[in-house]
Order: sequence, then structure tokens, then C-alpha cells
Amino acid sequence: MMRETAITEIKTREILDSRGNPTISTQVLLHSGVIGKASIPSGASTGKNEALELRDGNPSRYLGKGVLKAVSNVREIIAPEIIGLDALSQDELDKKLIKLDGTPSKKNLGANAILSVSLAVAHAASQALNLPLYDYLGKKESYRLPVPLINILNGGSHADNNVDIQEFMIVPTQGPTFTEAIRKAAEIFHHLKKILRKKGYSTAVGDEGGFAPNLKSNEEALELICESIQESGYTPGKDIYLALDTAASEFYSDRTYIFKKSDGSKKSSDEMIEFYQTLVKNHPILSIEDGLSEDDWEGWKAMTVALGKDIQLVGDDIFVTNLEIFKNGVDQGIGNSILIKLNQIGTLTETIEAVSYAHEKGYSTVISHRSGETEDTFIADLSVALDSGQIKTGSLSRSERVAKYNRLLEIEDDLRDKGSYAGIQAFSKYISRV
Ligand code: 2PG
Ligand code: MG
Repeated sequence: MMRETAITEIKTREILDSRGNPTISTQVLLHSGVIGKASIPSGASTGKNEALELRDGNPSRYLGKGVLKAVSNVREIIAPEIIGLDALSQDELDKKLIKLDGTPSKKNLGANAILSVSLAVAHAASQALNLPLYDYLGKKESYRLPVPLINILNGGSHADNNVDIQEFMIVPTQGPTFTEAIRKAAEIFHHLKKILRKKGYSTAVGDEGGFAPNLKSNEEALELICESIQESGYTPGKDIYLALDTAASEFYSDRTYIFKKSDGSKKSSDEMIEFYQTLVKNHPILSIEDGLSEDDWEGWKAMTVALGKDIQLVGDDIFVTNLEIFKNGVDQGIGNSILIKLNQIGTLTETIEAVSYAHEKGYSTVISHRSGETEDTFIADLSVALDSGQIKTGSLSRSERVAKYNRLLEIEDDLRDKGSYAGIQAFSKYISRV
């Protein structure tokens, strides 16, 4: 007799992401009638070693960005292999998907195709057991809600302005709950809007829902944010800290960093490190992601020596959630934190392995969205399940961003006294500097 949790049908289709580009969405049906669904996000400032996002390249549809090939790979190749499999065997399923593709970059079937199945199965399994997704994945007695890194000012590849640094984030470490942390952050977001408007700056938003004005300098962004924190009645460096994602791979070539969106100035790795040392001295910055390029491992080592005791140095493009690359980075003393993106690697199991390894090695973890997102909230549950301590999922506008925060509000409410806020503890190694 067929088990209730056996996979009986897979439906998959092309939908749109938050930038209006096609992406893949998959539903998995179990024998019991339960359905699990997952939609896959897409990056703009992608690391070159990310697993392959399969696109059709047919210029007559969606400017070449269609994903019908990925859809057909799920329908024609993946589905026949996994129908009948038990949805509770996530590990076995993911191994099968990896083998079926057979390449390290998942370029045959596409990481987008594979991940849509991997995550939809996890959803279906949690529903079959009548458990919220975080509890199915976490299997713990109590949980911690992550500290959100909230990107309220967008630059780099995510905005058409003159700001080189891609993300300026506020970090409400003091909570005392996730719910209160979000309230404070939303107040700051609104005050920032008022301040920008008063200065005659644009209040239009970028891809991740943060404001995207033209500014006099990258530093001005930090000053405006600190002003908005104060206007909201909070103290920068006490109630609220700052975090950056420079996404430096985007403006690195020939061993030089070029601030091409602002003043065109050029910096070597050492000069970039000095630039950060000054920023960190003058502003309550707790975390810098991709401060240097994915191709600048020597620079990263030097940056870690110079700054790694004082602030969190998050590797995104340089590690691409890939355990092998990450292990190499840890061995070489690169960074002290890893950004975790499911679609950089392409299965749930491999993502969980990267998080476990990070925690084992004393690296902090930030579960992250992509700049092209959907209404899918998987990462909210994942951050709670894996006790990531931190989540990065954009600003407090645009529903594809807010959906994740709203899901976390719901989880905190459901957990009641079984939940706590990771708060300052998530940064305990770095907080002494400020
Ligand atoms: C990043 C991400 C998400 P993208 O660089 O961290 O903010 O951007 O998805 O464009 O790679
Ligand atoms: Mg990044």
C-alpha cells in the first residue's frame, strides 16, 4: 500500500518575480492530498561560482529570461524519478536530485528547477505531519527568532542612483522581541523617508524596497540613516546598529575597486580596508558583507586580520553557500560569517550542511533573500529552524520583502514562551567594539 507521504504528482510552471522576470514555481502533491509549493528567487549581483540558474536564452520570450527549459526538466526528467518517493526523506530526495543532474554546478537540470522541487517537498512533508515548516525542519523544543538586517537604502546593482555600496542596513539588536525590533525599524524607515523628502532627495525605492536617492557620497547614506534613527527616538550604536553589503565583486577588475557610480575613484584592497576602518570608527557598523571581491582572496585575508576582531565580515559571493568553497575559506582565515542563499547551491540539504559547518567553526550565519524575490516565505521558517541568528530580507516596503517579516511575526506569536529573540547575542563576538 502507498504511504500517505508518498509523492504522487508534481506540477510546475513559469511565474514572475518581483522584477517582472520569469522564475519557476513548483507544487508537490502527496498521496494524502497535501500540497507543498515553492517559488524560486533570483539574484542580480550574483557570485560567479553560484549553482546555475537555467534560463532559456530565447530572445523572443521575456528578453531571453524564460525558464521553460527548467520547467520541462522538472516535468520530464525530475518528476518520473521522484514520484513514489517519501516526502519525509528530504536527504534521500536531495541526493537523488544532485545525482540526477550529475554536475557540480547543477547545470544540466538547473539549480532553479532542482531547488523548486527540494523546497516544495519540504513544505508538503511539514503539512503532512501537521507541523509549521520551521518546526518540521528544526525539531526543537524552543526557538530563537533571528535579528533582521533591514536594507533601508539601496545602491549598487539594485538601484539606478549614484551610490556604490549596494545595501545600507539597520540592525535592531535590542528587540526585546522580533515584533518590537520590526516596529522600531519601520519607524526609522518612515523617518528616513521624511528626512530624504525634506532634503529634496528622491523617495522612490530600489529592488529591495530601500530608498534609492542620489547622494553626495556613500558616507552620506550612513549619516542620513543615523539621523533617522535619532529622529525616531533611538540611539545609533546602542539601540540600533548598522550593516553594509558592499557587493564589491560588482566593481572590481584588474586588482582595483572602482567607485564607478559615484566619483569614479579607484582603490586597492589595502585602501578599501582603510576606507572600512574609517567607516567603522565613525559609525556604529556591526557587519560588512562582501567588503572585497570574490576574486580577491588575499585582500579578504588581510581584511579579516584588520577588521575581523571588531566586526562581522560576511562572505556572500566568495562562499556562495558552497560547502567545499566555504571550507577552503575557513581554512584560509577568510571572514567570520557566511551569507546563506538556498539558490546559490540548489538543494535544502546542502544549505543545511553549510549552516551546520559554519556554526561548528564559530562563523555566524545570515539567511538571505535574493534581490529578485517572490511571495514565498521559506527563508523565514528556515532562519528559525536552523537558529541562524540573523536574516537579511530587504526593506520594510514591497510585499515580497515584507512577506518574510510578516511570517516571522506570525512565528513569534505562535511560539509564545517557546520563542526568544536572538538579539545582541547574535553579535556577541563583535559588540564590544562599539
Ligand atoms: C546580495 C543579494 C541580496 P542579489 O548581494 O546579498 O541582497 O543580492 O540577490 O542581487 O545577489
Ligand atoms: Mg551580498
